[in-house]
Amino acid sequence: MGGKKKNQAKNEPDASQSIPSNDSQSTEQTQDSNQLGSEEEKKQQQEETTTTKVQADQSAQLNNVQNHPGSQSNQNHQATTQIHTQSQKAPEQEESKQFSHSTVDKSKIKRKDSKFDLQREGQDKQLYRPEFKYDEAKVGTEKLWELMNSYIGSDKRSIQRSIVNHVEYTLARSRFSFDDFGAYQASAFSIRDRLIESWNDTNEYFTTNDSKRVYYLSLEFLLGRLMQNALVNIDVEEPYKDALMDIGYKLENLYEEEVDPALGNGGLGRLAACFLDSMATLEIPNWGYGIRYDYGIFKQGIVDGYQVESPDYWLSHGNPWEIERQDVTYHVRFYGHVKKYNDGGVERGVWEGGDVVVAQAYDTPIPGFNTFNCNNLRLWRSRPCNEFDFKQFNAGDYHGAIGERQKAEYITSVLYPNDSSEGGKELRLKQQYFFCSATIRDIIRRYKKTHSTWNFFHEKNQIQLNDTHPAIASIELLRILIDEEKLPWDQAWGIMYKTFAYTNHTVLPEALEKWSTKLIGNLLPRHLDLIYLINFFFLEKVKQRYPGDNSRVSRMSLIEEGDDKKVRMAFLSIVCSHTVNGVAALHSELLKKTIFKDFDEMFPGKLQNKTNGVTPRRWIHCCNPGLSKLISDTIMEEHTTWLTNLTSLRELSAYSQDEDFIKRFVQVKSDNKLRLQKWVKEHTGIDIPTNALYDVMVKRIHEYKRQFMNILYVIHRYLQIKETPQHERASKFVPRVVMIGGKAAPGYANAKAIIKLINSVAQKINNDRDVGELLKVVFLPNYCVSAAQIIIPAAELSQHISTAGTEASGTSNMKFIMNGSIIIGTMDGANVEIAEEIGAENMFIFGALVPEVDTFRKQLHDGRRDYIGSRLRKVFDAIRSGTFGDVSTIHGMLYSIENGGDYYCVCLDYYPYLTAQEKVDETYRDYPKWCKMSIEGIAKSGKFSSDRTIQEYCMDIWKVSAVSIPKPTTNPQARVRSYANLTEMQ
Ligand code: F58
Repeated sequence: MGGKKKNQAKNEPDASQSIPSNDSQSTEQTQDSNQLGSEEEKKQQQEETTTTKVQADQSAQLNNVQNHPGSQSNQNHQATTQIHTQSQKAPEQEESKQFSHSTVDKSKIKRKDSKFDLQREGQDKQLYRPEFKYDEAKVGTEKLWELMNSYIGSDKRSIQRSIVNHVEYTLARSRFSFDDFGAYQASAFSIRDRLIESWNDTNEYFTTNDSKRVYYLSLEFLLGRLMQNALVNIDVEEPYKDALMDIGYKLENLYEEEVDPALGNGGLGRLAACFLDSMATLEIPNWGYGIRYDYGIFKQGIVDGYQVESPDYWLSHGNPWEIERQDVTYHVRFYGHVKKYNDGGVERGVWEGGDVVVAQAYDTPIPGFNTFNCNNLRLWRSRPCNEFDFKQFNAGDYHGAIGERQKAEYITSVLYPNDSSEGGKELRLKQQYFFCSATIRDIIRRYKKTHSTWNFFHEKNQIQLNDTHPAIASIELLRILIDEEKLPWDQAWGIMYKTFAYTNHTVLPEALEKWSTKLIGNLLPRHLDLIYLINFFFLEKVKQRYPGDNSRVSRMSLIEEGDDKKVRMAFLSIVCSHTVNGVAALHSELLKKTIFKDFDEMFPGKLQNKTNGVTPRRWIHCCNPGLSKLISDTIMEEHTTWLTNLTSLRELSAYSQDEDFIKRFVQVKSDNKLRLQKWVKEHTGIDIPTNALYDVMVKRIHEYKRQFMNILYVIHRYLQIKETPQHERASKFVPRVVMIGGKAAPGYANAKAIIKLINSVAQKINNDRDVGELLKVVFLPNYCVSAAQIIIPAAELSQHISTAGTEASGTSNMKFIMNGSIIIGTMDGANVEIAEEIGAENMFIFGALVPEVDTFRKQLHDGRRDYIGSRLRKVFDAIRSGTFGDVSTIHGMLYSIENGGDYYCVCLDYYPYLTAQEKVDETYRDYPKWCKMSIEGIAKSGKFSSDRTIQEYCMDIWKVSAVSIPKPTTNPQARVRSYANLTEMQ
């Protein structure tokens, strides 16, 4: 590593920088003697927190609880809340923390260290950035670097100044046209400025420290709104609120001005966003990579009860959070042909011709919570390649040239919905390769900035594939290593294999990606060659291991034979990755027993489980500030402590029967219900009572998730109410508002029919004055992250009722329990672990288990047809007879279910579901019991923080450590030298 120069590690990014050619002499994966160390002096800091005891006056909070239908309590309880009585020492400030459950203890890190607090402590003093070295030989550098030595202020005046500066100089608006939207944009820019400082420091530090990085590749990042999240994470929500209030703006109103970037379909995309938050918070050097779609997931409207889709052009008013990187671009090729040649026994290819487009980077800073670290999400946008256009333009084909430009831009124009249709498949594969190719080139370029051999690539880079959508990335790395870097096959293969890991998110065979070999061969000819080669070597190994077992060989082949041969992308990902994981314990076990059985037998231990999690910053603190405050007050910890150490919520258990706590808890819930009531009125026009059980089911609409079973039960309940004499109804039925929301893929007819049925049933019931407020049904339109933040905190019951063995994990179940909603659910996905954690007695569990589902399906196959039962038959009859108007789109599903097509076992689980629903009503009447159950749920939800999930990925898959960037200081003399290793590089 002799080539390193002082100041070599410049700030990210500089794609045009020339890179050293590889030094491929050594093919061994040995320890790099010249590896950049991370030996910096460790600083010790001690601090103490003051001891405070506060007698909290909660009287105002205690009112208005008795109006709940289940409220029976009358005990008095004097509330005494202690806030943070501990005196603690801050931990040693470490530059690099080795990951283990015991060492990742952020609980002792005080918010006092935040940029804002440091600055406040220094009053008007500047806050200095970590010290750095610069090239003294270059004229003006010293001055330039000195000018960038300190951070912009986070005091009220500085915030106001930066906002108005952006109003005038970035937005070019005046004081007279400075409305809420302008205030939102200007505030966003001013927050982004503050993020960029940490983002630059973080990237510089990682580069000079040569930190091992994790790259999370995902075709979807469902980030949700960014403003509140950023303010909370960098601890300036209050100062911004104050600063804005002072100039006449309410921060809460500005939050509503932000578009919700919806670059994902559902759980998979949202998981990626939660992971980014956790990785930044845990100080893992991480970048997310994906696509900057012009259009996110479609907007869902409801017309006459039917879903109608409209495009979501989320960028129409610009995006103040992103940074367009005109300096980071890569060429990406499609089609063309491959010339092969023999290079001393190694077959290499030269891929030529075809179309070339440009991938341009857009960066979004991802601030960690309660840390100075700020990671990055890099999304690629497709642009036309100029050289390409000029040829046509010069030939006089102006329109042709424009057409080609549009064709190039089309690649990243729209996010694909979960669609069964074949149409547009080629474009989807193009999207996948486009973003993978640019990403791999970007990672290689970054690696080459600080390394001159390939020996340490996998030790410095781990790439996680979020499902198989980015699977082609591993082949792209292999191709570059073999064809461009001229490595021998074995070395290239070893590097790729040790770098990649793959997460599976479904066992449903129809959801596993398979690409036609014709399609790949045409679009990516060299990649198809390599896939065949990999398959050849792999099957040789299978044959060696299982001689004569031909059926196993064909089962495990990466290629599915047939008229239209297909590449099995999941198998390809397994073979090309060092580790594979499922997303909940049950799911991972099922993978081993079903679709990946052969692979588990051949590679024992390769398949792991990593149970999903969600970020409590967004899913408790931001979406449910009332609950967050109640938790902090009760367990006597600042939110900064428990939000990064969620298992400390266990302390709430002691309060699950505390009358005073319950009153405050119920008050929080009622406030949230009121907020949802308003939202529902605004978005649907429907009036719902707050004095009723809020029963919620929000997720993608799919037969396996069984929204259908939910609405069948609603119909049953309605019929029962109608059959019950008026005077008996109040004692027999708990008033309920049933809310169902979610998008159906545009091409998924049955899912759309389910939406129509829900709306028709809602229409009938809500207008039946005879039923009144006993039952209301609402279809929540256009379910998205920002809607979830209103809906989830208000729910009292939430439904997670998929057929056992179909839902890989589910993550909304975790969000609901954290917000005090009780689950009615099947033993599927993460519900199983939720029951383990919170106790089955705190959920309403019902339904067939996986083996029973298998048996039922077999019976269906063998001709069993006696499974409908009279109560369900009645519901079917009501649907067919037109009670809910014209819902003929659902008739096909009814017919199929009755005639052996009940693949998702609606009929099998229907009666146990009714029983569980009766139990729900019974429990809700005993309201203290209900509250106890929901509080126990919150208290024991700690396992489901995505911080825990990420720690497990770090330890078991990526083997990566946390890297804290040095802290800023108010004393310029005491700056931390963040680039100590530059000295070694000189
Ligand atoms: C979801 N998958 C799983 N896929 O269904 C859920 O159980 C799990 O909790 C979650 O992943 C996270 O692991 C999912 O959301 C999609 O959205 C597909 C994206 C590509 C198009 C088809 C839908």
